[in-house]
Amino acid sequence: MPRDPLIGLVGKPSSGKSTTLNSLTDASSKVGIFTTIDPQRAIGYLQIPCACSRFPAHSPHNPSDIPLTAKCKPNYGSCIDGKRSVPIELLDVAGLVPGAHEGKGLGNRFLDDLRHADALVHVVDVSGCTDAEGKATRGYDPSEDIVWLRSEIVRWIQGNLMEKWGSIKRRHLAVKATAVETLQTQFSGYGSTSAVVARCLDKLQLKEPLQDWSDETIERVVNAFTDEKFPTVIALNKIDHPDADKNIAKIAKSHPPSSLVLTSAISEVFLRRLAKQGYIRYVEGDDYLLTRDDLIEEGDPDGGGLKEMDEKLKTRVENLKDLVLYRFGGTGVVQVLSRAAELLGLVPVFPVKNASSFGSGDGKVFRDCVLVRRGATVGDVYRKVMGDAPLAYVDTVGGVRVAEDDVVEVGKNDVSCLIFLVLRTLLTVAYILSFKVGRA
Ligand SMILES: Nc1nc2c(ncn2[C@@H]2O[C@H](COP(=O)(O)OP(=O)(O)O)[C@@H](O)[C@H]2O)c(=O)[nH]1
Ligand SMILES: [Mg+2]
Repeated sequence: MPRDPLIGLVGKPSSGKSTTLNSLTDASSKVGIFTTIDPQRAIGYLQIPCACSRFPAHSPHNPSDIPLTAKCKPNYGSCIDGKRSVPIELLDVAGLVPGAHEGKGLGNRFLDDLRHADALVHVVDVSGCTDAEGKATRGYDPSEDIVWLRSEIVRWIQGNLMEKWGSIKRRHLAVKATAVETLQTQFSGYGSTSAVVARCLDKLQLKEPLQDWSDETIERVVNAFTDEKFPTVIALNKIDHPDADKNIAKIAKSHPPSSLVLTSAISEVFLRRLAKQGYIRYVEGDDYLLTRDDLIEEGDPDGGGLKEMDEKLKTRVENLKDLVLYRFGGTGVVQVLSRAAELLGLVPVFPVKNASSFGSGDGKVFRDCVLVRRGATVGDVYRKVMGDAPLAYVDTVGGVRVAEDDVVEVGKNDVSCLIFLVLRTLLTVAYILSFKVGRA
């Protein structure tokens, strides 16, 4: 059964990992049983356009007067006007400093935690106010963190491999294994699969057989494996700090824009708290907020029932609006998760009991949403949702039958040949599936 995706937050001490984790965890929505699992693990919320937003009133699959957004009731997370927050597991991987692969800091313990992650978010202190060990300073160049952190991961994997390289080679020859088989035996501990290893080797197009690989070749293999196994989003955090701009400019020159997200985790934590306390209206990740004064100005004499802020708080909120929300288009933390989900190719699937009403037999529509990796089949999703129960058939919107081995993705046959309802989203696509249990 496919595991739920897990996103690891990495970065040197004091870069803002815990703050980022907290900012993503405390959604104002119904949190259900999931909040914090332990100090290192938590459930964050990935924002996606919800399936319900595709069914306004009097639309092809919703002839009623009521848009489905009005009936959408997620079991976990939330759906606000078609903007859905789907739970996703996060891991705060603390204790990484230069030299970790040799046991510095929390060293190998840190690296062992990393094995379970499917994608990484590298939280970088872009203010330059902490050195490589996380101690307070001024004018540190944060682009160095991006380099050394990656190199720690590569050297850790390479170190583990080289330690046993002699015996790995001997066994490889003795059992006449393929390079993929031999490497997969070594990399399975990182949660790798043969497909991942095969993709790495395909990319490298190596000519020599494994037993003749030089140290340099092995390093290339490990680098390729690191790219495949740990796709990484770089969160340039603390953009609210005055020193951040010049560092952002420098990093932007040497990294593809798609790998970078600008964040102010502390601002998101602050805004969510104020919203919870009833001082402002703010939806996680938005680029604006509303105060009591704003709403009065808009003609609501009650100010939306929001509380009055004192002058000090008002000034803080105004500054945050100017320095973060307007300037950068938001605090960026929600985008961090979306970007990681994109790298992983996560596809949101909405399993429903009834493919015409989209209900689950309890009056709620689109109650469930599961995230699966790109390449998962209808059968994979079924087993994830229903376990071992025998499958009779699967329908999608309009009662259209789909096959168990159909890939839940815009596939090689093009969209029109796929009989799923395809929702174009920030992620790749979303599907609505209705499973029928029983023998076919
Ligand atoms: N200015 C600013 N400070 C931040 C931000 N995020 C975190 N911090 C501060 O940086 C320090 C370290 O944060 P923390 O989350 O504990 O870092 P960790 O060691 O990586 O978990 C704390 O004092 C935070 O308040 C941010 O977005 N802006
Ligand atoms: Mg921490």
